[in-house]
Amino acid sequence: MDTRKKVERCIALAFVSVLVVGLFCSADIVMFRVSCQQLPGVLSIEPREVRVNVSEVFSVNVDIADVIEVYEVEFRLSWNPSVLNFTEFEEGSFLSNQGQTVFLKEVFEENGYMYIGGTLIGNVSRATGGGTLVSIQFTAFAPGESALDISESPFEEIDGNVIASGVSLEQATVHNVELLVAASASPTVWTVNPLGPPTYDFATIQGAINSPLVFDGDVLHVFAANYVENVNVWKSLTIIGENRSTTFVTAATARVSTSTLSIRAPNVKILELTIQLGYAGVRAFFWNDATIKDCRVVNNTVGFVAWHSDSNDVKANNVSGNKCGILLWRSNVDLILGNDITNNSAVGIQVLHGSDGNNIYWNDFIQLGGVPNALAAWTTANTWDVMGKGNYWNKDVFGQGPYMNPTNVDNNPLTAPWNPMLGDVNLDGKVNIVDITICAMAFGTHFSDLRWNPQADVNRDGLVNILDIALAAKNFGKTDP
Ligand SMILES: [Ca+2]
Ligand SMILES: [Ca+2]
Ligand SMILES: [Ca+2]
Repeated sequence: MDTRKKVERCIALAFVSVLVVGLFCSADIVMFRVSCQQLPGVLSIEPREVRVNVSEVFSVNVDIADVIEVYEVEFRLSWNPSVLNFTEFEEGSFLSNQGQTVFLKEVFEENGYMYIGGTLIGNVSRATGGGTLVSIQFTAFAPGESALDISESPFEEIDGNVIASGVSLEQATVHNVELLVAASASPTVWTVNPLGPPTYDFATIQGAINSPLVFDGDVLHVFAANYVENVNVWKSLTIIGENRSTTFVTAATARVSTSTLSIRAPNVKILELTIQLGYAGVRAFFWNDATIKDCRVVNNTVGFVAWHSDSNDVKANNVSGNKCGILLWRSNVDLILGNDITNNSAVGIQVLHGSDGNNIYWNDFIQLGGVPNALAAWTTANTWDVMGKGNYWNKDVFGQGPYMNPTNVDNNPLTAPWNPMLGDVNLDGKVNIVDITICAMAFGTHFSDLRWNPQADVNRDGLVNILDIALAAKNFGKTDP
């Protein structure tokens, strides 16, 4: 039995329940007594008894015990949402004692549960024994009682559709359903600029997303500025920055557990932004078909995370200065194409268990010193080269690219960094009528126009005009050698 299976079986055996009982001591003060029932298992909640007043913040630890060679752990924790609010979580030392880690959470506050996943990153020895996995802080906001339940490792047992419908339900509960069904027929372009109305439609990106006037399919044009906000993209929008060198989305709290930009709808498109200083730069959890293109995803803990998220296109981005550049976790058929994945401190890309059929090619992997360019779980099978071209690797280290393991091999590593030919607008390695058509459709536009498409601006001067068509035409008919 492989280690992963061992761990999963251990976690599946674990069932923990902590009961929080509210006692009415007087008319004004409400006390909580926590009692605990615990069955044998590897995950447990400590302490087993807690007494809190209303409004009090308290923490519990989720401990792990008696495990062998753990690399990644996922579980679901639930509570009574009419009594407790999730406040924050902190990773414990169990995994981090081994080296660098990534911890992700997805919280469903209205329904009172969250998923937590923690994994080691890079070439480190696995964790054996026991310790604290995470510490989780709640606020008791009303008298009552709550069980804290860790359910068995959910992702192997529950059909993907069940999880997906849970996500949809949460989305409908949090956001006004009436607004979602009243989507307008044709997309509208909205402008975002810190100056706000009346010159511009919105002062913040989140303000635009949340507006009842903005519908699925609409486009946000984000003017050059530094937007300090954690953006939650819960509608199917296209968000285009004026220029990635001048348009920044900066996490409101640096590298704390929130993402700079969370994708929470299908078909989200993000172009020409610098996305920085979050825990995750861009993160998708159970949402598919996003496009992240021509962005700088820099100085986050994890640059781009697909966690149970399929068919995302991550193209032509600069992914650098993160701990982990790109993380694929139980995510399939994602396309990682033409990115510069450089100077990340723990690993360039890490492909974890349950991530298959991903296409990862024409990227430049340039990591410093002993930092691996790419690590892939041997249980996965992914494609690292097409059309006789793989990725550029600044070092040739067995197990870290181009030869990761028998089912993750770049058969055609490039001998020099790859950049698209001028005019290869759609990044398919050819300049042909498709590219010219994309330019022509945006002809005569600039940033504020409905038809603006930054990809059509071949010379990146903020206008699509005859110069761009001429540049593309120069390479017409050429195929990347
Ligand atoms: Ca490149
Ligand atoms: Ca092309
Ligand atoms: Ca131009």
